[in-house]
Amino acid sequence: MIFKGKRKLLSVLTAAVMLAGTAGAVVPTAGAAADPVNLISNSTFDTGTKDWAIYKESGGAATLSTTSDGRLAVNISSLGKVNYAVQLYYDIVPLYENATYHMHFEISSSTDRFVEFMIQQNGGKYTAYNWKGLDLTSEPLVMDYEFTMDYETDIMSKLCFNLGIQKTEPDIPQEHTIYLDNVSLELVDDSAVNYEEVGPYKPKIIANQIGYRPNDKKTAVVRADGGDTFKVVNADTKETVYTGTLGAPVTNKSADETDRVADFSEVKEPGTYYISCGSLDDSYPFVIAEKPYEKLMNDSIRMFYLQRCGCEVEDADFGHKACHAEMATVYGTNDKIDVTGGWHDAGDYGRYTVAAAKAVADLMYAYLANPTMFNDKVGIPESGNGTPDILDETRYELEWMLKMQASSGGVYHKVSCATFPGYVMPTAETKPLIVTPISSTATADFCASMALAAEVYADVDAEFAGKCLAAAKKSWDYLQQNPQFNFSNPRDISTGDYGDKTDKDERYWAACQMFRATGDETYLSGISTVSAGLDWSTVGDYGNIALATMKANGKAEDLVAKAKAQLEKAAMTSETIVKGSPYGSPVSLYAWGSNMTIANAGIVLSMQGRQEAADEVLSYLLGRNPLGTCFVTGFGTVAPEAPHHRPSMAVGKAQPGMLVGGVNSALEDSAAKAYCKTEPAAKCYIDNAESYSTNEITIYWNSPLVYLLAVTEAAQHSDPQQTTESTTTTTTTESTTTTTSTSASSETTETTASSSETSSETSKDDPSKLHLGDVNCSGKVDISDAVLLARFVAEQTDANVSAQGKKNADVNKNGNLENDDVTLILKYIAKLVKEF
Ligand code: 9MR
Ligand code: 9MR
Ligand code: ZN
Repeated sequence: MIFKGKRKLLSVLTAAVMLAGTAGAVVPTAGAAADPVNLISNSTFDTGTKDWAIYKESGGAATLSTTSDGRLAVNISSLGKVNYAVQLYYDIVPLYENATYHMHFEISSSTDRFVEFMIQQNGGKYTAYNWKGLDLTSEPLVMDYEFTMDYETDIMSKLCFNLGIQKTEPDIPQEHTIYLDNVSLELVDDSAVNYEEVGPYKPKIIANQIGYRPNDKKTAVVRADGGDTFKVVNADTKETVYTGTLGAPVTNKSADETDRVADFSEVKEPGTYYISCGSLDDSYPFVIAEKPYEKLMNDSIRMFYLQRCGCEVEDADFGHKACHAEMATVYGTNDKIDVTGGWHDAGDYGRYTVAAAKAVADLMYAYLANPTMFNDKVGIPESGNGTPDILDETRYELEWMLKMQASSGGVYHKVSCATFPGYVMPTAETKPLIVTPISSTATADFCASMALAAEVYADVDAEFAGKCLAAAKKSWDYLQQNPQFNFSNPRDISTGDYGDKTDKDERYWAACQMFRATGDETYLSGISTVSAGLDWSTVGDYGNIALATMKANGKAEDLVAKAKAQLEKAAMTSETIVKGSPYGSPVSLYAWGSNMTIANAGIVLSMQGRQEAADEVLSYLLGRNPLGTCFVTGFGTVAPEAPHHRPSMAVGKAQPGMLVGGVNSALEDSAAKAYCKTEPAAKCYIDNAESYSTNEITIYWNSPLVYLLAVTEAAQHSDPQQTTESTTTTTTTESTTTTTSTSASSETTETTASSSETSSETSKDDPSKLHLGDVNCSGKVDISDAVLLARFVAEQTDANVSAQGKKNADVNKNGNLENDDVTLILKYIAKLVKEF
């Protein structure tokens, strides 16, 4: 096989590979740039120090701030022992060989002194590509000049000022301030740049890099001219086992290319193969095997073990002593509580309840969908104990979630330090842990997860199952007595927010799951429409899965039918998009964590008997995508090497078995902004550790991968007709929610779902009757009235209250709608007041 040019940037990057991985290149149009772009994102410091930082060593000490007139101030207190003991820097500046740049900045110092400016290699020999010695005074020195990059292209250079001790001036005062402003670096002429030479290798024949099962549909994408035919070649014998004709050229707008599909489904003989087409480079190899995903499944589960917090983790590369083991303070109080345990959420070490709920739900439903698939040898401490490891691992998180429940029954939203830590191992994050307030989304998600756990663990450990059910009931009671409370970060906390617009879908999921766990229909009272969504912010489809896959008990049949219809509708929509995509992508918008949205769609496709489309989705994740990257670290030929994952960054290599977030066309971090600026939507992904908006990992992105692998394997030994049968009877049932798979923006889904609910509530409105407390005019006064009013009072745009509803809502009859009315309605529901 020829892998021409693969990972060509690696030699340049070795020392600093964890910073940039195989960064793609910004490829401006050749020639003098008409409208040069400033490559420095925060250049005027009007809104803070963002993207600038200080490196300190050898006794250097300094802090960064900005002045009231918008300059960057480096407040030096100790010069240290070397000139880079205090280094102000800005990371990831792309410099192309032979390109000409225009550099500008203004710099001054409260003490007359000499400093160095450089754009340098970030690692290796730290070669200075451009160097200036600067004599500073209190008058700003204006630097304004052009230079040509004479060295090999380096798209992740570092711009820096060495502000430590200078040998030539050993006696200057330690304490002084350096001011910087108006930094710009513009590419002004790239006519001599050979862009072919830079950027990650872009394969022209793209296949799933893991493999296919014998009877799967098997396709690859060819995106360059290699003639009309293609071959499947046995990688061991070099024998051509199949020759086929490429499909007609298809314009792929989101990837900005023309694609032809190579269908080789007829090849069924187990073995290792690659695709070849004319003179194009061969595809990366893949297997055809009965169980191609076994190792992938095991490592995807073991990933959770490696994310464990609060215990010693054993692993040759990523092991560590117990981290975050101290008591945490409840925000705004002096109370200390024990919330040790659970999994680190992602590339950061926060632990967030709503994120946890999605992850455990996926893992438990994966198990229920295919219990015999899961083994007891994933490589975790519980391996070999007779219980499938997926259940042992999930329980580790559930035990932590139980600790997050307050005595009131409400559940704390999250625990983390006040800010994100540096790129260190978890044991090195030692700042105080803070537990943030109870939220209704966390409480409802907790309720649902615990109700599901009660069912899943009943046979494994009845006592634990009972504990889960009791906790679920307690959180349910809390929810009934408390209106929606949407969490958002207090000012002094900047870790993951996991905020939400509404808790309607979380409450829906909790209700469905409680009904499923207890068979008690009253949990569903007041619910007439279904919610949608399978991510941390929209969870309605978990409720639908709960109803659609539970044993029929003759109750709530109407809602169960609606739930099935909603899943069917979601699957149909995804299937349509998959069929229109040469790469088998089920989404047309790519947002943060698109690989999760894509995996979610695959799950629903498989559940609804559309396994061929689900296989296409899996192949997208495993390499057959416009990036030609297998999105799971450590798998396939080309996988992310520089994930935004602190242990990987600290250790210097990618921890295996993690699904990265993937394509995100919104460019929400500086690396994505720098490297994907000119990329079409479906290619906005960068294997760069700084790119948290495309290359981070999370527990709730791995969990749908596990779930997708489980349903996919289950589909192999089930009759697809069986799965669809139950839903065909319900397709005529009206469903008022939309599907997540058409929209990568889950909040859009949320809005649509709740606005359709609002319209159905309005239709029940009978304007002629005053019914105090009945805010949603449903004919009775219950928690949903208090919730709706609370949201209305909080001016939530989607909280629509009809004219009659407003009259009904003024329960204290003072002519205003306010929180007092909400409280009074709640007291009425709790029977603390008899009438309004
Ligand atoms: O590491 C953080 C990652 O887990 C989050 O998803 C991301 C967005 O909230 O933020 C990352 O932290 C960055 C922070 O937001 C801004 N300063 C740099 C941090 C590390 O890249
Ligand atoms: O997954 C989250 C994504 O949907 C949001 O758009 C993004 C910005 O708010 O945050 C993501 O969650 C991050 C969390 O805030 C902190 N831990 C890492 C998560 C994944 O990037
Ligand atoms: Zn920890």
